[in-house]
Amino acid sequence: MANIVIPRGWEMPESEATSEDVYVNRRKFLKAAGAAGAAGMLAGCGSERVFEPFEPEPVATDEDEDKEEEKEEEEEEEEEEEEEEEEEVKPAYPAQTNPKFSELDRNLTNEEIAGGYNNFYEFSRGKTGVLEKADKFVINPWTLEVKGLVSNPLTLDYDALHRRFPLEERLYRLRCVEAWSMAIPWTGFPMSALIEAVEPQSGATHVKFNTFINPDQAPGQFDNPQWPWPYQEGLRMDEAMNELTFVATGIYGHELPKQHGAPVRLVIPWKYGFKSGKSIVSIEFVAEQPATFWNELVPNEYGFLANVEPDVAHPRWSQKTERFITTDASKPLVRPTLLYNGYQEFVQDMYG
Ligand SMILES: Nc1nc2c(c(=O)[nH]1)N[C@H]1C(S)=C(S)[C@@H](COP(=O)(O)O)O[C@H]1N2
Ligand SMILES: [Mo]
Repeated sequence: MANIVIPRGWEMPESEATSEDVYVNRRKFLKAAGAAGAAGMLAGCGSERVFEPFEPEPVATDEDEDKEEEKEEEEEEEEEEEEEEEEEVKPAYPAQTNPKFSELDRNLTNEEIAGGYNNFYEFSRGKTGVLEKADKFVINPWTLEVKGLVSNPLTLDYDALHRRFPLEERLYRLRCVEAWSMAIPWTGFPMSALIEAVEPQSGATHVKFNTFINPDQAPGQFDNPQWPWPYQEGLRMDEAMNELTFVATGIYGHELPKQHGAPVRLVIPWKYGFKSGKSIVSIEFVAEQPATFWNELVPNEYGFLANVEPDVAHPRWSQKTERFITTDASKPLVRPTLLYNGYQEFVQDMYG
């Protein structure tokens, strides 16, 4: 079964995927990534209220009344403390929309449609199969390591991902290299905030993002061990620092569901969607351009920059127009592709 391939859009021919080179590379990757998988137990949390057994009130004396007052004061203080604690753990979602990214030239894609039409090859080659196949994927506990050529390496656990940096919402266009597109409200924080926190060293020229490896939970990895897992992507340092580059932990006003790359993914809206790696376990600052998953599989079709450019055709199809998906994935609206997906004012200076 795993050898029967129906090419879908941008998929590479199976012959390329099984070449000796790729297989050898994959072994290297697997070794390097070690136990980076996300399996584990659910974190125990939440407080239980304890009810004291009822005791009848004794008759009060003066001394008792003094004690009573003291007790009341103590109780008030405790209540205040409790209130403060409650404030600290107020829900992280929904976050405020950044006014700069609160409007688009099109309606948002319907949430159910976006959540049922996904590219996530760790789970499925078919876009409609991801939702169900990602069901058993364990996303809590999770660890995101930020490391490499930095002065302050950082490890973020599941809670820290949602709380360490102030969250904001941004409405972005999403353009897949397969020529379909959506409009999505993401929640997260700018990549630049993370970069400032870790203080990259002068030798860092690129940033590399790795997704998990866990074939037990990801049928796409189990069925296709010859692909160069983990899914790896990268950016130049200036691209990573660009104000558009976003670390998303939420979507449509709540935490990311699994099919969208929970608990943390990248969103790079002026580039084709495959640059925006999902379910990231490490972000590494490096001194050279990193290898990337799709570029390794099909180098002549998927480059490193992968900026949205209507006049640069994919070897197998034109990129002049796109199929914008709003309320029905089978009835997309045809629109002209925008240079840099409409974000030229933010990015054109980077590409002379
Ligand atoms: N780890 C991982 N990240 C990935 C992919 C993938 O297969 N694996 N697909 C990419 C592609 S091609 C696209 S278009 C977007 C789709 O994101 P969405 O399903 O949340 O809309 O995720 C990108 N990130
Ligand atoms: Mo894509």
